[in-house]
Amino acid sequence: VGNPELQRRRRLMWLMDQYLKNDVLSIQKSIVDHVEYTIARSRFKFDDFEAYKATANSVRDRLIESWNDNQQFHRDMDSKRVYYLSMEFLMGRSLLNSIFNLGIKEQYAQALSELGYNLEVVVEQERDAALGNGGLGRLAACFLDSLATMNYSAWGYGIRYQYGLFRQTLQDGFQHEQPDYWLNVGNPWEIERVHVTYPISFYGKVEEKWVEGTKTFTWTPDEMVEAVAYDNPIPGYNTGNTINLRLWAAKPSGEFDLQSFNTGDYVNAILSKQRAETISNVLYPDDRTYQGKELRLKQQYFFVSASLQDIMRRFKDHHSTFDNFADKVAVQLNDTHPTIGVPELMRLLVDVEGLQWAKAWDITTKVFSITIHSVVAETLEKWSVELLQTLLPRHLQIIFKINAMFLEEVKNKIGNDYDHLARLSIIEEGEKKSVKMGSLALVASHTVNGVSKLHSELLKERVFKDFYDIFPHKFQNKTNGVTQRRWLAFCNPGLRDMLTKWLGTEAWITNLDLLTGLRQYASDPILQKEWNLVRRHNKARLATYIEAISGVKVSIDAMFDVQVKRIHQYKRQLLNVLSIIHRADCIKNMSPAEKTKVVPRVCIIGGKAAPGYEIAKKIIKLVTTVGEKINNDKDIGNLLKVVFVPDYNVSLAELIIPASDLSQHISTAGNEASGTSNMKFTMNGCLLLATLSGSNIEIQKEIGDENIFVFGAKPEEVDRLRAERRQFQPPQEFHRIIGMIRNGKFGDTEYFQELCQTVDGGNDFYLLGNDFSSYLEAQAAVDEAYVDRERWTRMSIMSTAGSGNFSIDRTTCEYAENIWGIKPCQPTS
Ligand code: 9GP
Repeated sequence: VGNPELQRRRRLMWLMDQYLKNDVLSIQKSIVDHVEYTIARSRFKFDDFEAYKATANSVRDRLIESWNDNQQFHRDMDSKRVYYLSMEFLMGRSLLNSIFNLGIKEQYAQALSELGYNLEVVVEQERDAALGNGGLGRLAACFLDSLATMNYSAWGYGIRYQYGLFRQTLQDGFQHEQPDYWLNVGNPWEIERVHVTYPISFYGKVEEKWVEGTKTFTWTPDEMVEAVAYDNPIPGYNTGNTINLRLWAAKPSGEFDLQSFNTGDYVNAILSKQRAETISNVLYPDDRTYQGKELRLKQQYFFVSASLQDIMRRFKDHHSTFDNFADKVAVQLNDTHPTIGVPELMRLLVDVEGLQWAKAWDITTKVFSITIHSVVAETLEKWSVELLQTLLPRHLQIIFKINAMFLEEVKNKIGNDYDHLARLSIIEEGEKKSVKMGSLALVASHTVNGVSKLHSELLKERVFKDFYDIFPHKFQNKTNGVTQRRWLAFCNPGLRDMLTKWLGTEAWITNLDLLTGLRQYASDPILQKEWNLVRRHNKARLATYIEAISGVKVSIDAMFDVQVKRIHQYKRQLLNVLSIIHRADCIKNMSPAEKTKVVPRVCIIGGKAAPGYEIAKKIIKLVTTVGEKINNDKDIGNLLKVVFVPDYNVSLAELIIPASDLSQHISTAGNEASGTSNMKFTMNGCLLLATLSGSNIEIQKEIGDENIFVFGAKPEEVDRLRAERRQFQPPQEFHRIIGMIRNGKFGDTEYFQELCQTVDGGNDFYLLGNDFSSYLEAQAAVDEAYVDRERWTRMSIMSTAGSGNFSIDRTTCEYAENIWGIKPCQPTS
């Protein structure tokens, strides 16, 4: 009784039982308390934004409870954990996602409503966390949701960029980029861990010394920064499992510049320290090409080094040797960006922990696996030897040694075939030597995977053919998926309720295969009626938004035909615009009687062009100019409207996807690694107009040929067609439309010349001319299907019903079982 320590522990145990309650009154109390004590406003007077902040803080409190329990549980279990390393996490907003996953959305809606606030309005106050460019970053975010929902032990690691992806505005139809300083309004979701910091070193020199018969290496850096941890709790759906996304921010190092201070150069020393922060300042807005920018390599090394030091520190809390490191740790490299982690882990194990090289290499090769997201070898990263020598001299030595040992090993298999060895070498020789990061990752990883069946085959047959020949066992396919929590259940509440009603269960939210149960009702007139009601409601919401941002009034009876994604030549938004011009031209030449047969369409295009990607920006300008002309043409009227939606992001996707009738995924065959928005559209009952690219092929197989509009060249024909493109004669209409643009029909003749040249015979690398006729035929088939409402609705239901395979939960299970070797586990109580 008299033992104070015992009393303290009892008190803590008792307090632990006092979890926050989720009844409406308790929620209201926690919101209002945050208004007073966190936001420091009066509970009698706070606006929608303050209501959002207080609400977010009250949700965060609840997340922290389960986050703490979860961390404790896995610490006690010492379970194997996967660490997902990614330069990008495109999270979007958190509030609705969190309360939905925690199962307390209704209580929050009521709590706010009784306080005089509307949840829908409050939710809109949140800024998107846009720490990613597109598919790769959004996939990473979907993984986190799934890992948490399925009770895996997992953490994400990335960078806490001050500036997320730029915000896109239109000025006179041209894209303008505005900085996205998303943190200047505060981020209630993150927890700053001022004491979780690691030193990150750059530049300097390496000294070699012999110590007791062993060569040792001492790296004396010239620059050092601190990586500071910011934790973002990620809740699973309907489970107490809340996992962690740890993002690193760069801060000046505490001690490193002591010398400058001592020598009296006080102001300069402070200024140079501040430069440290630039490392985590800005997200690179280009996800396909890699400029050889020192800053980007610095960013990569910065977050990877901090993450590995953190992982090792956690491991060492429980283990005195590294013998079973690989039994407890799996590290997934999201594309080649974190590959510098390979030499970094070797450096930490050998130089810092004192392991023998062979032992360290054995561990390293059991820990790493990599996902490749590109289709062509040329887009894989290469860093010049010169840059690495300057920035990370010790890592370059390690890479050279890895390469030498690897080439020695393969020589035993393939002999002295020097051409072959040069292709396999991690180092690209030439005037400027460089390090091929993809090859380095492949040599070190136990598994490499592509992101759709076709893509994984292309990796084996082309991109990494030489590696596949010697390491066939390393190659796997893991077709991407998306989380049905965000991309169906909460972005489309009408459809969610209907699915639950018709399937008789909401278990589909964690087992999407159950959607096949809808197939039997696809022709049921009652379901069809309800289905269309929900769709019309969603379309009305989008129509209101379109009118608000563009002033264009659109009818919800028209087909909403959508293409939203990053603007890129290979994604062929230009093909879409050309067919829009063609459609407008046809309508203008029709008699009134013919016009009555036209299916009215609203063509919605959205997406950002990388700031330095001139051709992509010209495509945006063309869309806006064509839209301007068509939308004001009295001969066309409501039969065709064209809208460019600026600043396409996760939140806009949540509005657009449930409201789309047709969605276009029309990259040149084989040129899209996978695509993931196609899966989101399909889940939401939108029909696809698609080429044989990436996961379109698998979607077609799952939902049936009769429920999708496929056109264009086959993947295996693309090489030949490209080789013959100089001789190819595109159809008349194609020439005519290009001629219209060239001749100034859409103004600015000069400005569009370069864009037109990209599809001139010899230049038409993405085969727009080749595919144009079959594209128009597919478009005609779409019109024909749309007028048959019963048929279209059945196709729409069959799309949703067949989308189960594209749940990220399926993907996650495959990674967990076949790559990471982890199992779900959660506390039983
Ligand atoms: O272009 C691919 C896209 O097809 C894929 O769906 C996505 C996720 O796997 O990754 C994209 N790749 C990148 O963003 C960078 O290579």
